[in-house]
Amino acid sequence: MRTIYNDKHALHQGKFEMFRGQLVPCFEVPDRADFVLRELQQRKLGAIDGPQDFADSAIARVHAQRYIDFLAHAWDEWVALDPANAQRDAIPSYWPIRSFRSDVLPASFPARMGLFSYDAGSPLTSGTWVAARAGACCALTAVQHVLAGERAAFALTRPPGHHAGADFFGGYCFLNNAAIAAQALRDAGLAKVAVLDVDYHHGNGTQAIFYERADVFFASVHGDPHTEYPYYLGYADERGAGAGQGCNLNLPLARGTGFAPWRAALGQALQAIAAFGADALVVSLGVDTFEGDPISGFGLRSADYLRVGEDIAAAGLPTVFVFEGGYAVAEVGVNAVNVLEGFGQRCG
Ligand code: OKP
Ligand code: ZN
Repeated sequence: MRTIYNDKHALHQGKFEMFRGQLVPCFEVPDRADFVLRELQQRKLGAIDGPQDFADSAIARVHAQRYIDFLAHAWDEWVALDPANAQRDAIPSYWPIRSFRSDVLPASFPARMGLFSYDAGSPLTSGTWVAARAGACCALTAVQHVLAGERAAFALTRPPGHHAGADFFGGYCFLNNAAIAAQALRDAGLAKVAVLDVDYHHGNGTQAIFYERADVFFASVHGDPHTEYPYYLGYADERGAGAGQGCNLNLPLARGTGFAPWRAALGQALQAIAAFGADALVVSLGVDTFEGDPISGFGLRSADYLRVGEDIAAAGLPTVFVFEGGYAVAEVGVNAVNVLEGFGQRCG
């Protein structure tokens, strides 16, 4: 399988994230992508290319223009507040929750930063926009290869994307690479696309982007939001709305769930995607379901990821894999590449 590697990913390098009243070192570190890259090279899983460049208009198919403009200039505005900010990550402090307005764009940069975000755990750094934009280009390049007839392609990028909504960042995510890929497949003429999200955390951004649409099905297996991030979305009763009624499937599982019940839920998600009649599949490939993940709570073992890849391949669909979470850095390469290898073995 071909990999499209974001060679600019390390330009996004957060220092600290807010956690229970303290700034703690970021879990979402550049080493994550480099460990996956090294594993791909060692196991010779296929060609590894850089992304092609795409215009911002491909990103604007999913993200609001005023949000794209904010991200593109955020770092310069942050440093303009105080030259000393050049040494500090930007983290929001104010959010317009219920009863506040979101139609007015405040002149204040910190106020705008809160308008376009939902947590204090996603530091924005000097290279965030360049890295995230190149990541979206990776996803779009992977789509091009699949449209050209390759059975599958892997967008290896960070920061991840599935928590980012049309106009907000959060959960370490700024641009929703999986949603951008799904939209590009639709724009190329495929009638129905499915997004399968196997990251430990619910892909609230992807769900929200497609929630009222009948042309993109979203299915997710994840930690029960009653106890797990992102808490405020990802419940089983969220089935889609309007034209998208029935096109959203959430399969939350309790913290502590092991591979057998997790795999059964994956089977349920794949069955729903088959019933939907998808023409192509985008997989939000997080491997923070691993038993050793420092911020998650499922019990998958490294060998289990081979089975995950086989099960996804059995769906028989053209597939774009997009890298998401996975914070056990030493094992993230083996786990992600096991999925891809299992997929390749099953589909030949
Ligand atoms: C991003 B992705 C840990 C708090 C967790 C956010 C988790 C984001 C996960 N100190 N905060 O879905 O892997
Ligand atoms: Zn995750």
